[in-house]
Amino acid sequence: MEKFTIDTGAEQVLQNWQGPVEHVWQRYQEQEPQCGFGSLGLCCRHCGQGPCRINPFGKPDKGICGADGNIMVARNLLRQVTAGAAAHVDHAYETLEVLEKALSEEGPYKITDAEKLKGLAHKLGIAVEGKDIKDIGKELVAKAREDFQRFGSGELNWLVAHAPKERVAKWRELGVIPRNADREIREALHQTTMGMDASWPNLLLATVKLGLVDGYAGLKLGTDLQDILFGTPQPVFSEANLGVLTEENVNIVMHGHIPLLSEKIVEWARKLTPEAQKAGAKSIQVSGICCTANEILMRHGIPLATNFLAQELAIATGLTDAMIVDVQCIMPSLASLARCYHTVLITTNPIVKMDGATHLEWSYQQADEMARKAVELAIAAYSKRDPAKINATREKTTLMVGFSVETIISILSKIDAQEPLKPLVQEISNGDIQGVVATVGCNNVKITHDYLHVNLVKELISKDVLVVTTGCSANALAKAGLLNSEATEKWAGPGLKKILSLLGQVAGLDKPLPPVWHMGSCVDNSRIGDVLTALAEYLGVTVQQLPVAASAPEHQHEKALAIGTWAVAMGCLVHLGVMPPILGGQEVTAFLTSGAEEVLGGKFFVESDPVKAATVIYEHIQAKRKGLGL
Ligand code: BF8
Ligand code: SF4
Repeated sequence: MEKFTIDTGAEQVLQNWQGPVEHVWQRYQEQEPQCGFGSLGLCCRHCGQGPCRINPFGKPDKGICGADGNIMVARNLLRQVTAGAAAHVDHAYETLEVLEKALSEEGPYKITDAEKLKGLAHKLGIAVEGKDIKDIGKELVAKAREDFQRFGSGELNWLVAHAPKERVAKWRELGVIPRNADREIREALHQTTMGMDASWPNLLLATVKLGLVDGYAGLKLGTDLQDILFGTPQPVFSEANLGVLTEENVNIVMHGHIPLLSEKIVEWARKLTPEAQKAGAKSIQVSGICCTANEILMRHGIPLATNFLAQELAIATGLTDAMIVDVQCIMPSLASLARCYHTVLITTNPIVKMDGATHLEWSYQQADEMARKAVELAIAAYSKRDPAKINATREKTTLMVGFSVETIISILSKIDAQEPLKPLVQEISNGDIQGVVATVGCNNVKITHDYLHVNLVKELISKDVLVVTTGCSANALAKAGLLNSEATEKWAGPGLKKILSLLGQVAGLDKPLPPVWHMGSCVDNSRIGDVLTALAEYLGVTVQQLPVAASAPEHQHEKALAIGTWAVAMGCLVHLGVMPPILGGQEVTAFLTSGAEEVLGGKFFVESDPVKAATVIYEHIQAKRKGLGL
């Protein structure tokens, strides 16, 4: 790799990296060359006779128990997708518990979007007319609980209510509709233990089932309940990159995923601003990393500090007074790094602790108290900053975010109030918009930080492809200046520019909408699923027939594999920029990259060159347009 990052803010901080602790790129170099068996998916530690490794070019060609490459790879993949789904489902479950409490007791959380709650209840078959909102909410919570507690047969309520009808029928035919999220996660772990499933097609079907657990009991459920509690995102403007950390403010960086905590920190940072001023600061600047950044960005305009791969660099600016983390994507390295600075690292979840960090546990009743304490710790740390260690950057960009489905519909309905999807469909039909691509997912140290996200998207928008984005992809594109009106002027193709200018006008801006629409965090990939479902149903076609695709250019997390599996099951072409550990199973690889299309409508392809990846995606879009007679 020639360069670590294309992010100019990250690069500046990295240039003045002050040891003695290593950063993620240095640790990566120490790992090289990475294990070939692991890279191919050909190692197994599922029982005490192992670890077993398979030689792709000869002997041994089986593990001690007789498992061959396809079985090993399929078992490993199912475990990865299960772990990813477990992360999202646990996230959704925590939110569900808070919603349940918020409906029945006085406490720190309240319902913000009653309309969303009613709309969802209606979709789930709950009568809403003349009922108290809290009663509707309780019935909705009961429906959500069923998706974790249903024993015996039955199907996920959230899936049946929200997935395209044609997909539900297909998944039923394949026998992959989950019964309850927890049961499927348990069963997948059982299925992959020693001496269990030795049929790779059966293991892949289970993988699809876990992808659906992720899509509906993780992503969709999580997004829906978060919107009810904290509000459905609306257009908001803000800034991105490490330049949002400035010397004059107390800087609190939120990192993680579930907005339960970050919402409270935002609230308490406002309340305690006078305390920060007494300590000599101008104000308190909350900013975010990873998906929690997306959550507070799109609901409150809180600026984005950076994304996954540059998380250490936020501390290395010497300006982060407190970094408050909850769950997922938090590098264990942060603890030793924070010790080299004045930064207080605060862990808040019982399953994410770090030696050397301050643990302030979040709980429903203590949420306010805990958030107040965390902000106070940040203010106290501010006065301990070491000027010699300040390594700041001024790099930052402007952005517009908040493209929830509701926002998109509300903008489009200014053109056609009766049929808001019609103008979008017309623009796709006449070719001003060739198609829609979602770029999602992480950074991965194997790819120059942000490089593939940014260059793939620039290619696509120049070809009149509208891009929607979530997660660390959204963060990468934000930092590269792709989420503002100027990006439309600079990089969008002529058709896309025309329609974005019109939409900008009807939205009341005197500028075009950005060419990349920020739809939220990784759980908010459900919003992209909702758009696809709505478009397919409006046109009376399948998702597979739409001129759309998805891409996780720099994925690293097991969650991304779970999301990708769901997208393939929806019928999407899914691009990955990094090869997952599957090549050791030749038949498994052939299925995932080709055969899946016949069975599921979607498939994966892997390409690490942005221009080549954009070409494959564009050709796919053209083929789908042709299929629709466009
Ligand atoms: O859930 S994109 S690196 S932060 S896993 Fe993690 Fe990947 Fe970022 Fe968000 Ni999603
Ligand atoms: Fe080896 Fe089979 Fe045990 Fe895996 S399950 S470690 S392949 S013997």
